[in-house]
Amino acid sequence: MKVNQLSALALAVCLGGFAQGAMAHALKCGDLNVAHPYAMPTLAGSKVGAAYFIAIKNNGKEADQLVGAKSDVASSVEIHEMSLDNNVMKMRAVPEVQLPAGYEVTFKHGQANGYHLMLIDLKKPLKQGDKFPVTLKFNRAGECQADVWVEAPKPDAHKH
Ligand SMILES: [Cu+2]
Repeated sequence: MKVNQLSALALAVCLGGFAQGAMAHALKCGDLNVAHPYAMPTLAGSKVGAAYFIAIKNNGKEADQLVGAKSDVASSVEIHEMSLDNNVMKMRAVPEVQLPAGYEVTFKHGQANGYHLMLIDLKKPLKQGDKFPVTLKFNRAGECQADVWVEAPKPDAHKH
């Protein structure tokens, strides 16, 4: 995959806001609470997609780490970190995300420093209204399956 494709996608996912609250779902995985896994709809022919959560909260007494993810909809799933570098949004793959005890880590799109799951080599486009499973792998909590909802961000929640 070319870097400029990834940048274009990063920009695209950054342009929308997300309306919270209306329809929320969450996953409990051991001491972790994964709030509202969702993915942006993709255009026909797009080979990559991105999945987000409102947040992952660690309600336990010990730190945990998100160390991987996989899904049937894509050949591989990478953990990506977004960062703003000279006003250019960039993303890079990271091996894990720290989930300190008692903290909530956000995976929302449109954040200058946020995480998301990159769905690499999509087998079919993600359509609004679809749901698909993603298996999340944590060091302590183990593996849990998240139900990811495909939904477009609402323009009225635009924050840029
Ligand atoms: Cu990415």
